[in-house]
Amino acid sequence: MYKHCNNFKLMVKSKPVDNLTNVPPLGIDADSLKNCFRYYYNHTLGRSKNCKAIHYPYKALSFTLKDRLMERWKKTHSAYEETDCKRTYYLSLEFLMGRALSNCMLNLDLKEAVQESFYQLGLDLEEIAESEQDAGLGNGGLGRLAACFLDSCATLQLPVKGYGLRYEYGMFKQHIKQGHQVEETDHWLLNGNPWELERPEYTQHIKFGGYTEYHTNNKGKMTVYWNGTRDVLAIPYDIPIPGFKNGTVNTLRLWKAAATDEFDLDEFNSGSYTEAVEEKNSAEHITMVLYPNDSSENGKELRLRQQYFLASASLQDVIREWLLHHNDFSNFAQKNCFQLNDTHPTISIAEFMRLLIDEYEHTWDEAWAITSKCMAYTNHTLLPEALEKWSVPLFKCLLPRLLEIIYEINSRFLKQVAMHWPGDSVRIQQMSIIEEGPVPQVRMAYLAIVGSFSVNGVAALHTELLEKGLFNNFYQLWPKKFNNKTNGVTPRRWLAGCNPELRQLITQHIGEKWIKDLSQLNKLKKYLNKKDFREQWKKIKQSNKSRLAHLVKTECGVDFNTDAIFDVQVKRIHEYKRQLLNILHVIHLYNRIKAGDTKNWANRCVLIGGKAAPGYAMAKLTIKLISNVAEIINNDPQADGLLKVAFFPNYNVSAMEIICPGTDLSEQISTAGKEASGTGNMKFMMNGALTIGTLDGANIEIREEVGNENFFLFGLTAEEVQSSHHQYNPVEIINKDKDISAVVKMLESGYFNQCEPQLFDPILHSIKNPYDMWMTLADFRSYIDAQEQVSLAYQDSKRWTTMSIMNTLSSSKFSTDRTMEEYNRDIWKLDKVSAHPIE
Ligand code: 26Q
Repeated sequence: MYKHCNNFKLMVKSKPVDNLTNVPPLGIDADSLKNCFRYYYNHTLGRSKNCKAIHYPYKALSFTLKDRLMERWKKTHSAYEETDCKRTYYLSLEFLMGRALSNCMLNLDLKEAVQESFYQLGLDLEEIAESEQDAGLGNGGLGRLAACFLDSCATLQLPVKGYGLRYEYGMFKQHIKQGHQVEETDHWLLNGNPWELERPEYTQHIKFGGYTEYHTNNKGKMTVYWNGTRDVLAIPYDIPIPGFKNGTVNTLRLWKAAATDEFDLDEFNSGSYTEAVEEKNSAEHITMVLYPNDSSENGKELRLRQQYFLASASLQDVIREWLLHHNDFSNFAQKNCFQLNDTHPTISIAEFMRLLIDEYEHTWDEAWAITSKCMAYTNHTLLPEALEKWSVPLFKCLLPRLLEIIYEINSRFLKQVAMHWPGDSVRIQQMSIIEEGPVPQVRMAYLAIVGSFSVNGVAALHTELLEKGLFNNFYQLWPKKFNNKTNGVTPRRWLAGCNPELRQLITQHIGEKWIKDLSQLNKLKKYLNKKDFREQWKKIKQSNKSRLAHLVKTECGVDFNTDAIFDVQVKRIHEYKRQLLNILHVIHLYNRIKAGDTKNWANRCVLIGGKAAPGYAMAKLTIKLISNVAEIINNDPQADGLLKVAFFPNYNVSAMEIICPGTDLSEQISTAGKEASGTGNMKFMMNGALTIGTLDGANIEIREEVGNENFFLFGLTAEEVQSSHHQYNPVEIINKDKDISAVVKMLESGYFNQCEPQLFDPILHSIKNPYDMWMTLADFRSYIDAQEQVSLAYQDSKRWTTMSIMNTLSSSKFSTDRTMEEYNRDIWKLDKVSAHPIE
């Protein structure tokens, strides 16, 4: 047995003493917090007044707050246990949590008391909160959505637990050097993570490699043994997820990979010490780094290891807890649900079958009846190249038993297809979980659909396109499995937390209930035309713009004037999101300045930010183009005061908390039919920004909610994009439109790359290519015109303020509280459980 498991065996043997855990509640007044803080600073951390490192007061405060969380965490856990309630497990390779400290103070309602105690201690709370590193365990939308979901579930008192990986290195840090993206590793755990609680007593064993053997067991039953494996340990670390002022604290459980001691011993005894250490390294590699969302990284073995590691550890953990209170699996499916965040954890379907059949002696049919009743799959993409596939040979080598199970699932499924469409062999080939070819592939999305009782998209248009296109065969077979769940964002972090002045204004007028029930924002409607309210609204926007301008100055060295339109596009850099269209428009504005054509001009500050996947050359070149254009325009005295451009480096969750409150215009300009939903669009709307956007993803629903008159629409519809691809003629568009041809000429002349000839040729080729997937020029004219409308609207300050207020007022649909209520109503069917109050 393993060393550290043995220690826990001893612990369990000794009788637990009743009053061991019976401790009085901790004070939450300023004095108690201050004393606790001082205790940690002096006794636990051993620092003196001479210590200048901000890290220690941060750590002492985090410990102080975690203690308060801990009490509520335990109460929540025991309430769930006592009620034997149904649970949901949110399985995700990504949780983009951002900072925890401010969020904890907000949700536990401790901000004022902490502020008071820090005032007494002469410490600057804001500075300390800002010193916290972001937990960047995600790429973008999908990972941040998981974090918002956890916040809403805790706030709604839904028994939902997150399962993910504790990556040693999160999303890379982005630097901009001479306009180029340079990646730096994000060793976020270097100084420890004060919020986590290690739980080695719940360590699990994960198998890799080996081979399968079939034997008849002593009951005469054929049994499969997966032998010769190289095992890896999964050690859980728990992160508390507080609900908003409700005593609930849910759990995010993250797994860290570690080598087994057995391994070292075997190799060591055979005299190969260094090989033993190497094995240890290879085990620990599994949770070393978050994969950037990069199509060049597709099919990598380590990624499949990560996926299986998460799936197996989490399922074994759920089963372990289940068997503490139940003798068998008879009502497991009634009491448990797994929500798969995209196909990334989909191997869970095969793994759960394996555990039930091989480890718990179920028949195939019994195991399938359970598995297919508790798995639910969310799709987040329409791009065919983003659909996950794994080569069969790789699968066979790494997870031989799982491949056998997938083949069996497929063979039974294809019989169903044959029954439904007799004689239709094309359909069988199209729908098979195994794609035939020189190297056969496992199609993970198909496995997810076959093994789940629910399949959902993340915005109305997205779900419709899945049903009509990508998954149409499956939709025909099982129409009732498919459903839509439009995304949201948590109003705690994305309004109350990041926009304290607006929070106060809203609360002054309608009370505080809106923070938990965003539909109450409607009540602000009666103040829409009240002078006082409008003046304050404007003042707050100006103040948030100043805060953003200050950040832009420190991060980019560019001066933003707060009287100008703050025009912002921040998100991952990808061709379909069309940052290129944005910068082409900037060049158009610059051309107008140069031509002296500034009638109806509204001054603009254009901010673009986001990370490019390290292997995505076009995305990286787009960053370089934005930087070069910015450099030229910002240094041209003719443009001074009229136009400023900046590329924001290292865009992340914490940056967005400053950016979205200070934005006037939100750029949501993807090629229609490509952006599944978008969630940045919702954060901007909530904070009173207006959207310029295409009819894509959740933009459609945003426009529906806010009204056409409060949204700047442009571009082709998804249907038009589909049907006009074959007749797309960008060169003709250039020739027929003098503004567009001026922009293209400007690029061709090398104006923005005078020392680097040909640098932007790939960009020029892509926009002039009739096969350009993203049809950038098809929408350029209509984008320029919509931007004209923006400028006109901005000059009418009264109108703009009305539109801004209307955006915030109409944003209630985009709270993840609504999203989670819908998941629960249609998929999970959990009862809400209130935590026991702290006595
Ligand atoms: C795949 C293979 C190998 C390594 C990494 C990946 C990978 C990682 C992350 C693939 C995709 C992602 C993330 C996708 C994502 O963020 N999608 C976005 O999800 C949001 C939440 O639903 C939507 O709002 C966005 O529209 C969608 O693009």
